[in-house]
Amino acid sequence: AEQPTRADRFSFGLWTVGWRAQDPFGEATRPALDPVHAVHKLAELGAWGVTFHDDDLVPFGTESGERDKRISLFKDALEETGVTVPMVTTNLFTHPVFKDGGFTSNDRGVRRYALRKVLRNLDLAAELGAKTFVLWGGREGSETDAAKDVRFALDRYREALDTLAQYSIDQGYDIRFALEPKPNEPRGDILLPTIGHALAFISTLEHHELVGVNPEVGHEQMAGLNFVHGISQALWQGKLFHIDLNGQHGPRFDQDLIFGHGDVLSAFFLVDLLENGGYDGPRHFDYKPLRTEDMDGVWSSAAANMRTYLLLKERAASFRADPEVQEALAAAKVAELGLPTLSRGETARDLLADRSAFEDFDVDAAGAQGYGFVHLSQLALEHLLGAR
Ligand code: 3MF
Ligand code: MG
Ligand code: MG
Ligand code: MG
Repeated sequence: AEQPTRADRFSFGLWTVGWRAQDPFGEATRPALDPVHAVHKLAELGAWGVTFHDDDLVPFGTESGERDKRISLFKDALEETGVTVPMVTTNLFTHPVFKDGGFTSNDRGVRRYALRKVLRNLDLAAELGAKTFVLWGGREGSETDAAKDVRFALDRYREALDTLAQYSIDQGYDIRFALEPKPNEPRGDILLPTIGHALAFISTLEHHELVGVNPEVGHEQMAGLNFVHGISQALWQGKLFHIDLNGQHGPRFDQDLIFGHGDVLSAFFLVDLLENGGYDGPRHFDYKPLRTEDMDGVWSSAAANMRTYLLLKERAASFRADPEVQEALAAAKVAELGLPTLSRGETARDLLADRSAFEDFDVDAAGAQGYGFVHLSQLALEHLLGAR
């Protein structure tokens, strides 16, 4: 059961296994990875999909003949292995031209260039059959509030999204867009820093139905937020188009650890939610193999992501199947929250007339009851630890 298959829909970014481990204080510790080799290795390990930023597949500035060649070699690898491209994303953060952002740079010429770059990449995404186009605005932000008019920036962000969505519709593409929130890094403050900010922004878009979110575990945890709650709300609003799974130890730099190697209890509840909450998209890993690892370590870390997910899935199923858990869930009234507070057709006036709801309601008894949440939580932990 811990052996991944295509049916598990695990996918990896080329930039994950391909990360050469350069950081602000140190040089790369690993050689460059050929995308074609990456596709073959991922297929061998049981992955179903591969994703990439435009510049992961074809380095920035490559002339178009060479670009075509690289894309065609990549397509051959996909065909040979049966690996799919469920998602494509864009790099509007590495080149110095984007140092003040892409869609929201103060410089209008940079904004027009950014849009052109993304439109070209969107054509490639459609050509490869991708269903989701992710936008992570790592440079859309600022370090000083003197330098960025955030209201103008949001106007320009919306203009970019409206333009991309309209183009996609006009071209007849079957693609949806997913915004990836992150609170900071590399900018001091990034626009649309959390799932909640992104959802609120999306509701203002012209083609809001085509735009959802691609939340990343570590990004919400960097903001000190509960990822499971964020994912729950995204699902509830029908906006969980894609997900970046990884691990993080609370608010600090973006660690991109292997899934489960950060807050494992949260990972357990996340898998339980994804498996039972109506999400049928890719299980996409956006992690970085530790800088200490050689290429063997890279591939074993890729396998570790999938194995951890499957182990957590198995643990979540055993939690759900345990009669004692069922009893504890009932005692905790977890399902009772699904009952509407008012009866069918009941109005506020009817409620006012219901003495049992207020005048005769025993607030002391209700206040004295125990919910048994600790017992339930301990049962979850014991299933996670394999003690039950
Ligand atoms: C940065 C990220 C990005 C995005 C990617 C789309 C470099 O913290 O998470 O990866 O995930 O642009 O998935
Ligand atoms: Mg991250
Ligand atoms: Mg990510
Ligand atoms: Mg990331």
